[in-house]
Amino acid sequence: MTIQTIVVPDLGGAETVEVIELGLSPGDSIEVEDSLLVLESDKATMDIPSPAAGALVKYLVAEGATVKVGDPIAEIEIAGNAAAETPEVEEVEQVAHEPAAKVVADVETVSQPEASAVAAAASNSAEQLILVPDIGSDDKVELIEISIAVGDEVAEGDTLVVLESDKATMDVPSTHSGKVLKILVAEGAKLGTGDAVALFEVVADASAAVVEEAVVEKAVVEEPVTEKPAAKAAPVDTSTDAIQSAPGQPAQPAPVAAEPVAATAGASIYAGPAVRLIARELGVSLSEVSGSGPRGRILKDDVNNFVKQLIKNKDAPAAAATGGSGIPTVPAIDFSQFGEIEELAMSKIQRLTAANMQRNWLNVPHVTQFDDADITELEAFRKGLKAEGEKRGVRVTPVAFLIKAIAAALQANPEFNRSLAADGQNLIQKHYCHIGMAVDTPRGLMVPVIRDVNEKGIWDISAEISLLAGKARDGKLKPAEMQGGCFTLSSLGAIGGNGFTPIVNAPEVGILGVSKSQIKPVWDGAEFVPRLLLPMALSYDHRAINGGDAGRFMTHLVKLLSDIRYLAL
Ligand code: CAO
Repeated sequence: MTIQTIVVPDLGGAETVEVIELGLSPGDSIEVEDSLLVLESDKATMDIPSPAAGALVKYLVAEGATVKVGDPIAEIEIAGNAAAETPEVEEVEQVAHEPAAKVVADVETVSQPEASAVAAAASNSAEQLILVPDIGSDDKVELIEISIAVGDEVAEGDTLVVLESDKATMDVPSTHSGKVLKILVAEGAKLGTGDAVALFEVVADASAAVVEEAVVEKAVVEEPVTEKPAAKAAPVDTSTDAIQSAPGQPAQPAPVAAEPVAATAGASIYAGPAVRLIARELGVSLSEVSGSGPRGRILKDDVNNFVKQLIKNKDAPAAAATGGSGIPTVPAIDFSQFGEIEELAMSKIQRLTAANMQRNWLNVPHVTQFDDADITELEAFRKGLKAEGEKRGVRVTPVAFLIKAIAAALQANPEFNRSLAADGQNLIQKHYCHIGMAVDTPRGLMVPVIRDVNEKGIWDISAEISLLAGKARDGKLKPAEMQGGCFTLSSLGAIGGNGFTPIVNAPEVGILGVSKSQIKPVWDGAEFVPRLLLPMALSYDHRAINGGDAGRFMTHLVKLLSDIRYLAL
């Protein structure tokens, strides 16, 4: 038996995180990848998986503790000699002893922690590896443009390369000033936080700059075109703000569209993810805040001072009443004057959910259309599948048919499979068909995405619903499993209710809210007959969808669900 100490792995740029959940007890057995504990940063909640099967010996931290990369957090006992992989921080130390020149030669194959260590090792020499700073996500994104050439003199903050995810185009700024000796990437490569971009001959002590202080700049945001300089655009928080959602507002974990602050802020705002988060939480538009940091960077203190100033000025009704954002604020009330109260801290998930809700509610002009689908035959057919489902180990619920029908309706009504382009002048037509499904979990709402639904049958879709809903509830969804949705289904059918108006999960343009089916009398031309009716509400973004499009989509969906033979056509 081997005892292994588990340390905080690379946090993708976050300096410290809070321990929010210790889910096991000493002696509990664990499998590889089982969650040992949960950490929470400014941007995301992270399960720390066990690197090996074994048993928990003890935790080395308490809930609420603040930890950083490399801190020991737990001890596990591993069967046999199969010691788990060396923790990332140890890899960092090993690589740091290697000569910079050798490491540069290997740069295209080094991992993120290795590359970080290389940067540290090189920082005292005249040569400096320039790394991708924190882009707020673990995902690799495509390099679409190299903005520097060998021999260029580059200033700190100048754009090095441009990355493009399916959500945004990001300018990656240089973390150092210096001369470009070598470019280590090619267009089309996939890059992530910490990957090496170039080798610089640095100017004076510029190599001491702290890499993680840098933020990613995003060239394509939702600002008016006039505010958008070609290269040096606003740094934007691409954090995984949308991991969770709220009732009526499922969201993806990816940095969907920019938050309201970014959307209205203009292209000259320079602030990091944590500052943007605080601004969002406080309802502060960063465009109104002056930055006191280097190169005008907005610091947390600047936001706090801005709010303090607003409070001081509360006698000036116009400013205070709008919270500086043009939206009237709800007055603060001391509820204790009415009776006993308790103040409960909102979790990160709840706060992010609230921010997403507000963002989409304020940005998207919503219309909701209602209809009932007669699912009498569908339900009879579905119940008839029960025995075969048991044999296959698959549980088929109405949700599988809904997802299949939505995919067919999207194909027949491609207006719903679009997003507004960031420039507000174009529409992006998607030729893939990935459907998001809101899942109610103890941590909040998650929206895993079932991919290529149009190519899958009911058995496969049902199996994926169970798999993804299970992963969501166990906190095991990977970011990629929550990205790329074209349309979202929010089913409260198993819970109840006659109807609700879901909020569009931007940048998607449509969401279907489904309530509990009920038997109701329906006139068939001669008499009332009992039919099973499924209440549905389709919310859509009226900028991208017209009422006529929505009417056709809904009518088509009702037809498909009322007679599922059409799904086979
Ligand atoms: N009307 C009546 N019964 C329904 C129904 C409906 N519209 N939809 C599902 N049911 C039934 C199912 O048939 C199942 O019963 P049987 O086992 O007897 O067939 C039962 O309700 C439970 O279903 P389920 O919830 O286990 O599974 P599901 O496939 O219906 O749903 C999922 C999966 C992930 C959508 C669901 O578990 C969930 O989390 N829903 C909540 C989503 C949410 O919170 N949305 C609102 C916020 S976001 O806008």
